[in-house]
Amino acid sequence: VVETRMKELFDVTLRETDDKMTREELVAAMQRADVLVPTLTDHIDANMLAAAGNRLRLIANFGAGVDHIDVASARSRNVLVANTPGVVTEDTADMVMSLILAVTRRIPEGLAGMARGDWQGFAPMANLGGRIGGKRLGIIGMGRIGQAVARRAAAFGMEIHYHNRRQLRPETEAELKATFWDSLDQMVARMDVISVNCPHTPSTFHLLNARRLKLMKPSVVIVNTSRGEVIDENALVRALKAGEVAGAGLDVYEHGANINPALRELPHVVALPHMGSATREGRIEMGEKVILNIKTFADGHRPPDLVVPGML
Ligand code: 8YV
Repeated sequence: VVETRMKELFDVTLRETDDKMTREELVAAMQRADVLVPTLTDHIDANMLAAAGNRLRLIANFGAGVDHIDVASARSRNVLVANTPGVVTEDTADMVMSLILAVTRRIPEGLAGMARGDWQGFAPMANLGGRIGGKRLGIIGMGRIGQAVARRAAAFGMEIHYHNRRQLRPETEAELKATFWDSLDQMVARMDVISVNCPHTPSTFHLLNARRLKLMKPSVVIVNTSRGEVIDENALVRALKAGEVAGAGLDVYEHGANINPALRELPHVVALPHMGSATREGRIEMGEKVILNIKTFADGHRPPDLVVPGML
């Protein structure tokens, strides 16, 4: 759908396969195009932008997160960067709830037992998980996705807490019944479940490090659908093995697909292959946003989803 519409509007060169493009292939594409549409696996740094020459005018990212693009360097070369916020919000928030429930209610362990043929019938004390109703959820990053998570979790009876660069307006806080914590240390020490929903920036890199993991209750469950770099993955594995963290639901990893093997094996970890926004509907909406950004720019206006350095 999106490709057809793009081809109707623009002179499009599609990448040949779904494979990751090399640096050289990306630079070659940037040299030949006015607009580049990367995904999160296409890392675009200052050297590549310098090598791209002067033709490229817009990077219309297919996705909300732009941590794989050197936005400041693009800006200094007069290359605009746009993204696709909003359309990934609800699907990602649904995935946060799926991960919270999968870990706390031990769904993968139940499925694995069924697949092995272990089940002998109901037993009152078998497969006991934890109830999320009445528990405290700490949301790190209260942007659109964090707020969508808060709405869902409140409907499940969770108590909502959050840490953010800025405190929300009082009306929004009241609507979400959310309690603001200026101190991330103090918040994480008191939560039953923690959901990472902030972007990856230099100031959020390893926000959940060994020291903060130690502050948490040993019963805590950590969910990350944002970017792997926000959590020190090795420290998380150590904390899970040491029983300092009870469980984790992960959709993203510090080194992309090169995940710490323990995360595939530990019993209270649910590891998904970055599918938080992966709905058919969402992908079409993301494509439509990309098209709107390019079309608006081609018509001589500012793309609606322009990313400015330091914004995310
Ligand atoms: C996308 C994402 O699948 O929007 C984002 O930031 O992480 C995902 O929803 C990805 O960005 C595609 O490039």
